[in-house]
Amino acid sequence: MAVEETLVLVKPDGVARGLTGEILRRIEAKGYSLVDIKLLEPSRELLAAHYEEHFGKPFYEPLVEFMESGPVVAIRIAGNRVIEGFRALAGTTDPTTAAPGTIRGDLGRDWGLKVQQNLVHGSDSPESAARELALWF
Ligand code: DAT
Ligand code: MG
Repeated sequence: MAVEETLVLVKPDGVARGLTGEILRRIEAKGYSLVDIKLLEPSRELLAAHYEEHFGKPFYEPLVEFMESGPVVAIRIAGNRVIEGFRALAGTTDPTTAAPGTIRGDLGRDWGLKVQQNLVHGSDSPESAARELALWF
């Protein structure tokens, strides 16, 4: 089987706080390979496609507006079981309860009013990874 790949995004809060290097350090320390990387300001169209599963949910609009608020770093990484493995490195969605030792648990801000500010995105399945990598790269 070919080595698995996944999409990681450093969200605008992570880029603005200067945490891109720290997030890359954790990915590389885990042994995953960087395949491609770029900084971009995603369009509304790209974000609508990326977050289509959440369309219509109460947090959809604030989420997309937040993702449009500044540059994002998109990263293609590869490794054995990297989809599941990066989700474990990232921690659960809410930084308040994400486990210590994870990116969100160690570095994420309390949700407060800005529930979307959890630093990173990672694809959640092989289907999502293929779909999202095709959108961003
Ligand atoms: P994850 O990023 O852990 O895969 P998700 O795909 O369920 O989480 O949601 C996408 C993003 O939307 C998430 O990173 C933060 C935001 N979000 C999710 N659930 C939310 C909620 N209940 N209230 C506000 N924002 C939420
Ligand atoms: Mg998700």
